[in-house]
Amino acid sequence: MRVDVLTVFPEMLEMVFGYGVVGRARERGLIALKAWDLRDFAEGSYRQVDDTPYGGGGGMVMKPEPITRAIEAVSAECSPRRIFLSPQGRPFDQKKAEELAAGGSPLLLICGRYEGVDERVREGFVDEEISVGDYVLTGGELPALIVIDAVSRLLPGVLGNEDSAANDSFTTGLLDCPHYTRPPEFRGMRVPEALMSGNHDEIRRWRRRAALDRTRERRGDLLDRAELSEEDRRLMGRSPES
Ligand code: 9D3
Repeated sequence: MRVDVLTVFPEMLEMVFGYGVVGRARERGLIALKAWDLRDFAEGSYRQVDDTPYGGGGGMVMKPEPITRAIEAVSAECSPRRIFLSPQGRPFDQKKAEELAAGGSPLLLICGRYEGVDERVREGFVDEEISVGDYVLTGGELPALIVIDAVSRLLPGVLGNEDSAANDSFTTGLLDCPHYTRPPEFRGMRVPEALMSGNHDEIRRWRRRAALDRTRERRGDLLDRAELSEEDRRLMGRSPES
C-alpha cells in the first residue's frame, strides 16, 4: 500500500517511519511511505507556504497554491484518497482504519500547520477530513502518523501472527485483558492462578471475564454496544476464583 504525506516537516515523519512494525513493513515492501515537503511546491525566494488571514486576527493561514500543486503532483502519480487531517474532521477510529487498509488504495495525508488551511483547498482537492480526537495539537503530522500506524498493522503480512489484528480490542468491541510474564511473583504480586493452570478453557474464560470486567469499569460506553454471549453474561461480575 502506498501512503504519501504532505507537510512542512517531512523529517518529522521520516524519522518515525524507520521504527518497529511500520519500519519492518516498509523494509519488506508491504508499505511505501513518502513525506513530501510543501515548501518544494512554494514559489519565490522565501518559498512561503503561509499568509495573513483575510478579515484580520492573529495567526497565519496556509496558502492554497503550494498545497494544491502538491496534491495534484501526487494525484497524478497514484490517484490517492486525499485525506486532510484537521480538528474539524470525523473522529478516527478502528473502523476507519480497517476501511482504509481494506481498500488498499493509495492514501494522501495532508497535514496543516498554523491556524489552518485556506478553505478552498478543502472544497476541490480533499476527499475526506479526519480528526484523531478532541484535543488541540499544533499540526497534522502526529495525526498522520497515528493513521499510518493504525492502518499499516492491518495490512496483509505486516503482523507476524495473522490473527493478532483480528483479536484487537475495539475490533472485538472490548478492552484487552491484563497480561503477565515471568516471574510468578513480583514484589509481592502474584500472577493469577488460572493463567498458570495449563487448562486452556480456564485460561480463555479468565481472559474473557477480565476483559469484560475491565471494559465495564473503564468504558461502559463500549460495553453498551458490545454483543455479549450467554457465557459472557455468566462470567461478568463473578469473582475470578469462581
Ligand atoms: C488553537 C487554534 N485553533 C482555534 C483557533 C484552531 C486549530 C488550528 C490548527 C487547532 C489545531 C490545529 C492543529 N491541529 C491539527 O492540525 C489536527 C488535529 C488536532 O489538533 N486535534 C485532533 N486531531 C487533529 S488532526 C489535525
